[in-house]
Amino acid sequence: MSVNNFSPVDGRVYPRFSGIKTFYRLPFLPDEASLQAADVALLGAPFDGGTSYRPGARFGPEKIRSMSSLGRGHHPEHDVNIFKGMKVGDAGDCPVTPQDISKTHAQIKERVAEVLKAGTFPMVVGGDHSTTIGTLDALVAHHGPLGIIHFDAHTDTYPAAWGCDVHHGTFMRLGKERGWFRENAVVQVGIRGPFSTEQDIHVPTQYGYRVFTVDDVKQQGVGAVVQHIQQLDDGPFFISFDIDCLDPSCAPGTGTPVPGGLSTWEAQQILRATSHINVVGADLVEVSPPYDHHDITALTGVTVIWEILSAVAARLGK
Ligand SMILES: [Mn+2]
Repeated sequence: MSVNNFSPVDGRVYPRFSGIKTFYRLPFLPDEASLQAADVALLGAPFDGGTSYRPGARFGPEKIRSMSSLGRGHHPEHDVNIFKGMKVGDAGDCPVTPQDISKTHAQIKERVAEVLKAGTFPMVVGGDHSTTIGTLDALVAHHGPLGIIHFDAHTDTYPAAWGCDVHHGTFMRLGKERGWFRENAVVQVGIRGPFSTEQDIHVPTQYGYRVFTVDDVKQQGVGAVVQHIQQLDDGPFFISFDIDCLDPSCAPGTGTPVPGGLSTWEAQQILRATSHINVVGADLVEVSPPYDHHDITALTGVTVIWEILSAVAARLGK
């Protein structure tokens, strides 16, 4: 089957509370031919076996699909419409194994690799932040070492926990150990305390990562981060957006909330700067609907995805 019409279902014909829930009411991409026809594939990674505190991110893709009924395409600042300039579809969920983290990462890697092989941009919706390991593994195999813009309250450079080397706070350490990132092309935004040890805040800097703490953003303004992103190199970049970079007042439904975070607006301003870099894939993780209030976190996730894809469209002149 090939999909010819990549438009969302028309909300003025079928009201937004009606219909089958795909991301942004877009067509489902059921096979390789439809993946090849698309420019962007949204796909879920419904796994939370890497969480250390609150579970529930396995329900992220399902709830974000539901809330994305409210999503619309036009971005007034970039002056693009992601659903008109690009062919975007819903490729369904990656297969996952609830009891097996490494098997799940291999499954996510395989599915993302299929999207990349089709020449399509993967936008993965988690899931906890360990799912990024599978996604990045596929992207690095395809593109070589990546730059990364990593939004998070946490550095995710943490050591093993309970004897497990891999959990949802480790992908930025594993990426360093595995040579996944380009020098001078790693940016972390939204980092803040409290930390378990005095060393935690220093690890990313020792790795060569550029860290913008929440204090940096609030005191220097979003412009400092925007300017830094605009001056990054021309190589391929990944965006990993952990919703807990935001203050819990903006995103309460997440695995490990940390008060004192970015506002949604600040994150949006910074995301807009990514239209200046060559983003080849992205994910949004750690939305945990069971801990959400009135779906505010899921709706914020819908907005974050739209910002990321709008910046991609703006860069491509779509
Ligand atoms: Mn994280």
